[in-house]
Amino acid sequence: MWIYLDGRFVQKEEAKVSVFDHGLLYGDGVFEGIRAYSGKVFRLDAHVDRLYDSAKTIDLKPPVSREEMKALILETLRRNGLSDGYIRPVITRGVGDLGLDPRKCPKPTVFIIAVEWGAMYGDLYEKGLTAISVSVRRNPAEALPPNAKTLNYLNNILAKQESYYKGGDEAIIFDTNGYLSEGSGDNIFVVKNGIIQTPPNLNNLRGITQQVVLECAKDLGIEVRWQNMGYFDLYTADEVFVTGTAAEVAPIVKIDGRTIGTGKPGPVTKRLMAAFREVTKREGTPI
Ligand code: PXG
Repeated sequence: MWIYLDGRFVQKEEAKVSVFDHGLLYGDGVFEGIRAYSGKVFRLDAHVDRLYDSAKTIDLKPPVSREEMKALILETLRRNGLSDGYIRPVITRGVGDLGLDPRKCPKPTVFIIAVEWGAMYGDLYEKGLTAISVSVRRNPAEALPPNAKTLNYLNNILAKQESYYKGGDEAIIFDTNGYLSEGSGDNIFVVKNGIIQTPPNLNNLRGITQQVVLECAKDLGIEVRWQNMGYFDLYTADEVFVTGTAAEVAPIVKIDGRTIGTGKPGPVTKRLMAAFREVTKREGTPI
């Protein structure tokens, strides 16, 4: 396995970063999760744009340009002979001293990992996932903007952990205002009376898969609303599903012990899953 690390391609065993890297010491850095389908990288521009927007939010200046980053992502896939896979570009603040001061980190660390990765939830796309609404709240935008995809994922990990020990496959996270926010690594949609609703993007990540699903809904003539929602909307939904690069479009059929709709993936979710699959086949930057 070839990994891109700071200007060269090295084998996995040699792909090591310093214990003084602030990405490790403080979670000071940004990342992306991107998929390639059938020899094409899906929404490469949108992912690289979000990576650079995340970097700008934390005032981190990447040592490679957006165009170079795109070329390096494609090269990483080529070197590993991958036509389908998951790509993880990471930019950290780099090596510094043991203080927080980012000015003491002269050179950001950049690495790109690409691996083979199929369906994240296995057979649950047919059966549906069980979700737990967790007590952990989403980091508020005024503390650490959820729109920046930073290496500080403890908030999400605590949520995921809570969902696991309460018997769920995925967490549903609310924000500090009591509104529905998102999953631990995916955006959330609620279907009610044929209309699909998703929370506005202040207190969650502006998902690229979420955007694709909204485009699919428009093409299918399904009405879409950006809507603040609470527990009531969640528990009384006809259908609930989550979207993400890793999760793709995944139906949720049980939340906090309550059956959602019929307890099986619903018709709107299924249509959107199929439509999403078609877009991933059709589109993409050739590797
Ligand atoms: N919300 C959060 C908090 C995310 O981390 C999404 C939504 C979906 O965004 P995209 O643009 O991918 O549709 C993400 C995605 C995982 C995992 O293991 C998920 C993500 C990153 C790393 C791992 O589920 N991000």
